[in-house]
Amino acid sequence: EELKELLRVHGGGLAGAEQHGGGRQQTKERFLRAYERLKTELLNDRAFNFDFSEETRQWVAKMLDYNVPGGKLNRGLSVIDSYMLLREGTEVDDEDFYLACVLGWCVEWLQASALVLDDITDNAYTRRDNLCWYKLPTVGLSAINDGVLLKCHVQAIIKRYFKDKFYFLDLLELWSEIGLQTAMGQMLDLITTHTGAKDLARYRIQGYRRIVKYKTSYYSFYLPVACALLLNDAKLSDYIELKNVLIEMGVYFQIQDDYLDCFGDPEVIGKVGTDIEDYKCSWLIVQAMELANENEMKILYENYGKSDPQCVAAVKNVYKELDLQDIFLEYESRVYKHQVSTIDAEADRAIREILKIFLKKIYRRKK
Ligand code: DMA
Ligand code: MG
Ligand code: MG
Ligand code: MG
Repeated sequence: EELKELLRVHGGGLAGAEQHGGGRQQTKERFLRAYERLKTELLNDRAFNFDFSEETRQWVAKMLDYNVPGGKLNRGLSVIDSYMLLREGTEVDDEDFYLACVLGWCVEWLQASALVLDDITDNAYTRRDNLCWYKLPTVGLSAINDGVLLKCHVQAIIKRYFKDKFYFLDLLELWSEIGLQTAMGQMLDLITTHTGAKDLARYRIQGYRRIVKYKTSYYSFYLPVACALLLNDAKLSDYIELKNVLIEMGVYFQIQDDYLDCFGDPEVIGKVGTDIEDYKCSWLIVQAMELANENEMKILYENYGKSDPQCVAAVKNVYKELDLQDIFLEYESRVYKHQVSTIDAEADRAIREILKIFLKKIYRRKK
């Protein structure tokens, strides 16, 4: 109840962004129209300089439609929401709005690239209520190249739209830095899995935090806001504190992802979890390693990282015995309160609103 009240009081931020966009739904529709335009341009424009046959064009169109637009679009829309809040009080013309949409889609494109590849390395089966792209019989491991292609598209789109802006170099630097951090995060995630397979006790919270900061926080939370700041002519070096708050929120977001992997409803999250089977350094196993007694520890060692459904069930059973569901809820409340007070201490009103919208979108999310 207390938290509901907090949420009510601090949830007011969204209204501000909506006034400018003319309503949530309308913002989303405009954003989706921008996708169609970007796709058409990528496939047809001479500026992108590719000699397509009709057949290749259709293949790329299919690959894009399958992988780019079908998610929650939170990251992409965050660029627009953040930009609108930064511009509060000034008229945002169609051109400016469209440029925010373009960078929003670049974030979604990068996400698509990361997910296509992540599903291969994680041996996943479903994504966004569909089979993973690489699981389609006509795709298979050519999905690796599609993942690379999606990331190349980002560079091409940025060059096409921002080449003449004075912040072009900053934008390129931002995107290459975030690309590097995300790939390093994914690498840490993957090599950590090997060390865990040797000994689960090596899964500790410090290592966990490092992985998720790099693999998730930078591109999901910092990148959208940094894009909005650059669009608004800001200097990123003036916003280090903001960056830190967003990174923390990203860690919270990935902890939710780990929780939902095990305890979420696959119908709702649109994917079937694989963290236990994959030996992942998930937040849940890190907690379990701290709390388990000798017997539970033995069960974890014997069953974690195996694809046999009975082994998975045994691990989940230990998680339940350890009350990890309640521990997660407590963690969420704690982190929420902490974030709210950090946000309230922010001097800049627009920045406070941006952070509140983010927090509101993810707090107690079920998907
Ligand atoms: C996601 O980690 C990170 C990136 C960069 C895609 P994850 O494997 O837990 O994501 P998901 O649960 O969506 O497969
Ligand atoms: Mg992964
Ligand atoms: Mg994954
Ligand atoms: Mg996950």
